[in-house]
Amino acid sequence: MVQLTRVCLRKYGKFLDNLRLYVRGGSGGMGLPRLGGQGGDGGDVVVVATKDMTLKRIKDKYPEKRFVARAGENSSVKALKGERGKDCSIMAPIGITVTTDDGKVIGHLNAPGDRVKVAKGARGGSYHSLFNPSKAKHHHIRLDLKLIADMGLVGFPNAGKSSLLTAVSNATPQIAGYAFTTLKPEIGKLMYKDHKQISVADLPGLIEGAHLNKGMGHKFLKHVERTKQLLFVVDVGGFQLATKTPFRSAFEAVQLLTKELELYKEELLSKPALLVVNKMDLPDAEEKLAALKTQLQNPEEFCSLLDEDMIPKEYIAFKHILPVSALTGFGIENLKNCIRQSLHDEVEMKTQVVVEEKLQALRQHL
Ligand SMILES: Nc1nc2c(ncn2[C@@H]2O[C@H](COP(=O)(O)OP(=O)(O)O)[C@@H](O)[C@H]2O)c(=O)[nH]1
Ligand SMILES: [Mg+2]
Repeated sequence: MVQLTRVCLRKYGKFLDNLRLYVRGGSGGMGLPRLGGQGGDGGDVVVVATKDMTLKRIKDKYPEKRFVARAGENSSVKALKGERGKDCSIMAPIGITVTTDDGKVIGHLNAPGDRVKVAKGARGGSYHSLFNPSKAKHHHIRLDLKLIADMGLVGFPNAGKSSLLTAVSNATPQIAGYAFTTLKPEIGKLMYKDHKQISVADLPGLIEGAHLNKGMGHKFLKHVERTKQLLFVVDVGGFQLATKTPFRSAFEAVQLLTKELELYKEELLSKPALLVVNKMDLPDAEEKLAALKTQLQNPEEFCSLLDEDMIPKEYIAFKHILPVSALTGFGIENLKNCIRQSLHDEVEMKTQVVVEEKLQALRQHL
């Protein structure tokens, strides 16, 4: 039976690729003038690269986005040297650039366990400071996900991703009639008449079971994370990966791709997504496209043919469904325009969110 949750369409555009945080080092402890005692230093705030972390998880767990380290202990008769305050660790994803609010790079998180100190604890009071602790530093920092391209091509082998990249950009990827031709992300630049440039990444081939690390599995999915938006590519006629595997229609391909992304990291599906229906030069393409569109409007009905574990929890609401032929060039200009518009919309939306957040912060302080 199809569950209710499956019917709703995922709202796109909520994927977080940067996050602004307030950080403050711990205050210093008081010194003890009478006995020359020294207050403990405040703790530091550090960002630590952690596996399976996402910016969204930080935001969900700490909606206030405030990170303050603990204060150092005051000096006392029992403990003349006050204890140091505990550090505050922010668990962050791998592949992050940590910057100041105005974009100056503080450090990088490239591997699990990498640490970047973002706020230093204040010194405890001592003889030199007349036993008064110094003030803790506070500021805003940004965590920016390192991106490899604006758009990422998501599709099963032979859908025509490499051909499409050639058709829209200056890239010259390998094109062949067999699977796994793309082994590392190939980045193409889309050039527009007014010199605007947009980058598109053709990613290592995704196959069913990628979330289980089959084929290029996780490598592929990791790259998907590092693009702003997704460009799903399907062959209008469907596909068959090998003679032993079942034939899949274009509609099924869309759902399988969605499921693979969902099983790896559900948040990937909150990226804006466009659907490219390729090979429109083939016979019966128009009828098949019409069928695909109908199916995408009622996905729950048509998914009943798929195995239960291949049905995504939520269906993607594509911003555009774009019929093209990488071979003849049909629809390519329109595709380029839609890509540009979609990225532009996202910037607008994000600006709007920032403005609203700032307004909300102001209201709270009134
Ligand atoms: N008829 C037709 N064939 C295409 C089209 N785009 C790609 N192909 C063919 O499909 C096969 C796979 O293309 P490729 O770009 O390597 O797919 P990828 O595996 O997704 O990168 C190649 O034989 C291409 O020539 C198209 O628009 N129409
Ligand atoms: Mg390819």
